[in-house]
Amino acid sequence: MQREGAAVVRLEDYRPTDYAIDTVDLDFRLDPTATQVTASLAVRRREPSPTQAENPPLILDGDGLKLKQVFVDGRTLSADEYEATPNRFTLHTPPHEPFTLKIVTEIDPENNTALMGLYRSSGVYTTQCEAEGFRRITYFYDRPDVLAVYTVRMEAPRAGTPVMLSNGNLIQSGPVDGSDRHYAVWHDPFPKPSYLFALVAGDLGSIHDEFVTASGRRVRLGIFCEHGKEERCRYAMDALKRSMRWDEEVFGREYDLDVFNIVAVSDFNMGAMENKGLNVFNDKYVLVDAETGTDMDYAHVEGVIAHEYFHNWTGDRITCRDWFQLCLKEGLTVFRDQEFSSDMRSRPVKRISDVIGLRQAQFPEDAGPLAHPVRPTAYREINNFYTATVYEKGAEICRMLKLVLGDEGFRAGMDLYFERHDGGAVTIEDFIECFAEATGRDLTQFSLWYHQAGTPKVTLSHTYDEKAETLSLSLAQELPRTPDNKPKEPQLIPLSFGLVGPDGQDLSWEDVDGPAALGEAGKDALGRGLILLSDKEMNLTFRGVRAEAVPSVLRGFSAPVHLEADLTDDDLFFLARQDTDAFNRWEALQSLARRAILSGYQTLASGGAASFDPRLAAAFAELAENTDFDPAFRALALALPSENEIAQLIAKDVDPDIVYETRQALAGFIGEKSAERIVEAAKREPAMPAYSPDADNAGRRALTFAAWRYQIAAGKARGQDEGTQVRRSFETATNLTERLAALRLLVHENLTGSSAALDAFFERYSDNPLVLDKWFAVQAMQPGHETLKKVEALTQNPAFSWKTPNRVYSLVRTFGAGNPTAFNRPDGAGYHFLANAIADLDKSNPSVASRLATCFRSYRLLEPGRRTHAEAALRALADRPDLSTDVADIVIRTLG
Ligand code: 0A1
Ligand code: ZN
Repeated sequence: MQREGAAVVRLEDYRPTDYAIDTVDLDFRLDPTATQVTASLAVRRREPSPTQAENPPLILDGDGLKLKQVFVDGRTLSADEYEATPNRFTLHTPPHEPFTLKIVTEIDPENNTALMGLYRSSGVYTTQCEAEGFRRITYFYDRPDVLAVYTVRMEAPRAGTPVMLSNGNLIQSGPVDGSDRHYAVWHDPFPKPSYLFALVAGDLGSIHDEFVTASGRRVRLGIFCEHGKEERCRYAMDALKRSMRWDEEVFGREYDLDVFNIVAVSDFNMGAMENKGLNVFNDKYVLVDAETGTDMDYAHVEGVIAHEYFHNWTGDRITCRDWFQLCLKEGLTVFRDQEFSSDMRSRPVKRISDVIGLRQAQFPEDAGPLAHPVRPTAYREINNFYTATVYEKGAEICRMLKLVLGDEGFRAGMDLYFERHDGGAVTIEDFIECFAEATGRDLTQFSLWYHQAGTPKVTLSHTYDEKAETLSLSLAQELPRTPDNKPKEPQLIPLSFGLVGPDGQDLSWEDVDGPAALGEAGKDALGRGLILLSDKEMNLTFRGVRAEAVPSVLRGFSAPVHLEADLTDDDLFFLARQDTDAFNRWEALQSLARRAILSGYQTLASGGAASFDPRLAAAFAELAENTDFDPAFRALALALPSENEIAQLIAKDVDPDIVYETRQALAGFIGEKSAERIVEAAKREPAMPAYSPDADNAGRRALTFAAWRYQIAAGKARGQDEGTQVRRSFETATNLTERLAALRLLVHENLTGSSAALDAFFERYSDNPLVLDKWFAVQAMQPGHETLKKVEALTQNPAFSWKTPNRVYSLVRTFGAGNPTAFNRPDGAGYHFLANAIADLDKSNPSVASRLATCFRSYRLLEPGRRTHAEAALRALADRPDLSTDVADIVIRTLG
């Protein structure tokens, strides 16, 4: 079933280009369907070889291009001097001396439905060039290691296109003589790869502000959006200024241009894009206010604004040598934005949210057919590698590096990295080398995190010898088999830990017996509460431990692993009450809930009735009441592990209906025993009456919603509709967060009034597509087999469109990735619906289609009936003629 066309690209084949392109002058005559692009490239041979009589051909990338004209140093070329196909330009014998290659192409932004290259969205011209979109604009070395200084001139009618932006600084603008057109010229002094090029032109509203950098440079800030939405950009502007300050304070990084612009567009395949000095955003990550954004949206806007801004140094000033190094910029930048959000909000809450996300997205990816190393060595389609593994596991590696080296060692390594590689296009090896050099540490084994796929499993057993006052820990690591079938070597796994004594305080020890392999670094780490597990197996004996202790390991989720510890339920209840590490308090309760659901699942699956330990219900109530923790933490602690997380743990012959039932049963059980206490605890922590999106108030709201959930579950268990309060709250809510939380409960718990509420919500927001996305998503997630029909019907709703990625994601991907019972209907209809949607979408937008295709990644865990249906749907998809390489790549790898 291997397709031709999509050749595999291999890291080992990397070699630099024969030619360098030092400057790029682009001239755009903007027109909706026939934009003329003139590119003048200053080309020179990188290493002229005196013995070689003839220069090698210059071969540039293209993608669907129409060549109009081509010149070398002003001379029109004859037909035998070059060859141009839509996908490639070859200049057979380039001159020996540096020369200017001028290429004129014509492109059609209006009909660019793939949203890669130059496209028009709601009348606004915009670009997306990462990873390989620039070649849809002009012929070029479209790869990250060719860095050039860009000057961009654009011209268009003033009427429809008053705003014209590109990277860098505006150096010239004005009317085009004798016409109704005008032009603008932008110059970016920093050499950059083509994927960071951007152009935006259209009739846009904007807000402006100023930032003064630490060294006194005044930077003019702008955020552009559709007219009428300017006020909804205020929070993003605030987040931008905070990001700029934070990067100065924490990483010593200052902004480097006179202008920084952000543009919000409504048709965008991904979240946002870090083009130098001109970030382009999916508008859902810019526009928020109380009426149209939730608390979660505020947090996301803050995080994504920061992420793109931080790329200015980690991505733009220092970029990737090739796309295999994607995690160099993405893992590091995610780590930076996570740290920023932790500083802006609550660190434990941010960490728990990120770990929930990791378990929801990255662990399943790493456990399935699409698993790949954080730094892959081969790909068929680079678009398919913007994954949770590259981003989130990549960030985990940076977090571990900081833990292993200590704060100072990490900062020294980062400083060296910025100093040494500024202006370069580098590799993961270059990055790691900076830390090794700055700290004198050997990071060879640590680097395996980049190269070995799969989530390590760590097992821990412990014994306490009262007489000898010793606590012994036996640790082992196991690396799972992954699709590459590569043999695996033990990784360096940093495990933060403490020995929790009877009163909840960490006990000290006098001495540790450990293997020689621990070395100086390992001993030193122990003193900092960190075990460096480097061997397959390791035994540690702590001497002078005065009382029996419960080991609390993997504090703060110090490594992205599965931990299996020999802790009893009693131990876990103890840690849930006593651990000094907030993360492990949360985790202990989660472990208990996981155990309860897993054993309940087995009972239900074999026809029995699930029963649960009342202590669990009490522990939930206790945490809800514990005012040592802020409300946001308590809200998280009240949430049960997701159905997807449970399915991953069951791992074989999963029946998603039974997973759902068991989880509901546990919620009902906790509700019956503890809802009153939980509701009372939440009432004692009300949010301020006037809406404010800050973390504290958001946490208070979250606690209230978590409490409602148990109240309703309790009602259900007793056969009552406990929805009165939720219905009232839906009607009286003063902000979207509350209104949506109420709507979600009404719909997902199938309470009286849910369809009236859906209608009212639609009515209220009928002119706001971003809020309607939430309306689609709520319905797409309603549990139960019948949801498929509703989703099919919703695709016919006039507010839905297959052309806008946000609509497709909110309805179709939410259904495939966020609704286990409906997507996995036993008759397979959910799979066929999704497969057909993918095939149709593939014709217009392959990136979005291939992202939908990843919804199948865990199909092999399912019980045989569903598994067979899913596989049939995938095979039918694979057999379609003319699949894009994007979709074909995912489908082929998923089928294995
Ligand atoms: N570099 C961006 C992610 C991104 C990747 C590809 C895109 O187009 C298909 C767009 C954005 C980031 O990390 O934010
Ligand atoms: Zn990024």
